[in-house]
Amino acid sequence: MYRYIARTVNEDALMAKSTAPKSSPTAEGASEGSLTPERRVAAYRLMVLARLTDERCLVLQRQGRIGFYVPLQGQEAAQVGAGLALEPGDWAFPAYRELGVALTIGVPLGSILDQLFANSGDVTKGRQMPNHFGFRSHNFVVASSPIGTQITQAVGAAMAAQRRGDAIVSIAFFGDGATSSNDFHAALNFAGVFKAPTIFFCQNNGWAISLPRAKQTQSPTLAEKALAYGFPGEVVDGNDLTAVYRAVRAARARALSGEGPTMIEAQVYRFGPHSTSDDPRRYRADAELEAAKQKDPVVRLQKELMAEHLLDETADRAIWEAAKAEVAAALTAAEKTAPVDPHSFLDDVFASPTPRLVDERVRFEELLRDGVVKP
Ligand SMILES: Cc1ncc(C[n+]2csc(CCOP(=O)(O)OP(=O)(O)O)c2C)c(N)n1
Repeated sequence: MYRYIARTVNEDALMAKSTAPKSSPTAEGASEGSLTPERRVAAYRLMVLARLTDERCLVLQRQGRIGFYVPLQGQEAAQVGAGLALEPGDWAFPAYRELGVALTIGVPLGSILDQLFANSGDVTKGRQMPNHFGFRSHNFVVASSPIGTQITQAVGAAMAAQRRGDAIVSIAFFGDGATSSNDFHAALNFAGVFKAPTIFFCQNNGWAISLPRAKQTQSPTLAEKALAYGFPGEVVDGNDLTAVYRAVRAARARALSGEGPTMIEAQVYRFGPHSTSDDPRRYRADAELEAAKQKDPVVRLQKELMAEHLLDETADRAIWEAAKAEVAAALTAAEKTAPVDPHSFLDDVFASPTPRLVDERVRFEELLRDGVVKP
């Protein structure tokens, strides 16, 4: 019997460095359940940081400096609003588009970029597909590419917490397309029956790659699917940070009081491509995108904060400049960090390697030595 080793050395370092519970906007004032003016400005900063990181990562992929990227533009308010409503100890089960959630719960931008570059700072040691980051230090589970699998996992984690008496919730992030997956239905059924403390957070961004929402289901809303499983489903304007925050806070309180799960359908629009592998101009009309951009969540919060005199043009410019500098500095650091040591790729699998792994390591060292495999 070989013992599986789940945690890597790099991850331990990040856990030791983690400041999330104390310094992220998640913790400060979260228990009062309202968004103070300071927290809304902090949320705006995070949304700007997410937007600028996103723009930069798309360019990096086109320049061949990273292999793959999944953008989030248009979904910043939904992600930051949901992230702000969580508490340290809660578990997030993302799909693959949740960079904004990760930043909000305190994952350092540099750690995300380390994963995109698969450098030696990457806590997953270059073994995950690019953009499939996860951080044990923050209970942010590695992204799931197979559609919907994270939804059942979130329910399992919530049921475990329930049995242990841990006062935490799990939250599953998924898109409109995932509501047609087997895992979605199995997860909602289990959660309903066992009153699992799970929040099902659907970002309905209008498209599942090239499949429009209208062809996904004939249900008038996605949220109402929860009703069939015996718990509430709610539609929120995903461009409205405060509405998202309030909905997730209420779902969290309900879950912790033992009443069970809630599904939230945050209605948003994906501004960019599905990922760096497709061209949305081939399947959707420019006019649809332009109409959605009129509801840009970053601009909306900017205008709200200005109208409430929580932000002026000078402060706004400073936020954008600071975020730009933060992205540039994190990027420079990530690119300067040495690549993952190729000799490490068979580490951590078993406490004592199997005979086959020993053979594979010998063969791999030969390939490296002969230059067939390049570090
Ligand atoms: C089981 C499975 N089927 C198909 C795919 C291919 N695929 C990747 S993303 C995607 C669309 C998902 O759309 P949605 O759930 O709406 O999320 P979004 O990408 O819009 O955030 C599909 C079909 C996959 N990854 N896994």
